Amino acid sequence: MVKPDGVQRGLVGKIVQRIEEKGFKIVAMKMTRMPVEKAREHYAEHVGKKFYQDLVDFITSGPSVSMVVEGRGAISAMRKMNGATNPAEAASGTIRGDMGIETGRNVVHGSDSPASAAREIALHFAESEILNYQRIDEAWLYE
Ligand code: D4T
Repeated sequence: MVKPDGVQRGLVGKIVQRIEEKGFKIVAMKMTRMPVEKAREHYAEHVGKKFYQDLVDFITSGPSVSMVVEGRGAISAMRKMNGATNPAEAASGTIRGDMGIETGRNVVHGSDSPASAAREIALHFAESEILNYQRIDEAWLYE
């Protein structure tokens, strides 16, 4: 997901470009302003933490872009491409390392496990919005 700061700062194209260049396949994508109820559910694991309310306020503050990204090892690779949660600690070359400064404005979100990916995809997309297609370069991406 490109968070509201990434959308406001005009970074959606650059982030999508990194995903496409890596070779991963975007099989669903949409811009929404996340309703508060959905944001609470999305960040349910952080209920009770001191940054929880700020996080919900921020993620619902404007449009964000949700994507379903497919490819071998996509979950862990996307986490590496996103970089450390705190952009100040994120390596150069990562999205957060190159495009962000503070944890509360860290530009992107990525699911951290197959279970959370399944949960988050179901939260943000109907099954009919997830497309099944082949990229023309697949034979050149996988051995
Ligand atoms: P997300 O979930 O946005 O991809 O971030 P991470 O998986 O890298 O990090 P996280 O779940 O620990 O944090 C979720 C979200 O909360 C914000 N946050 C986090 C914050 O504002 N203050 C904090 O101290 C922490 C730990 C940033 C990301």
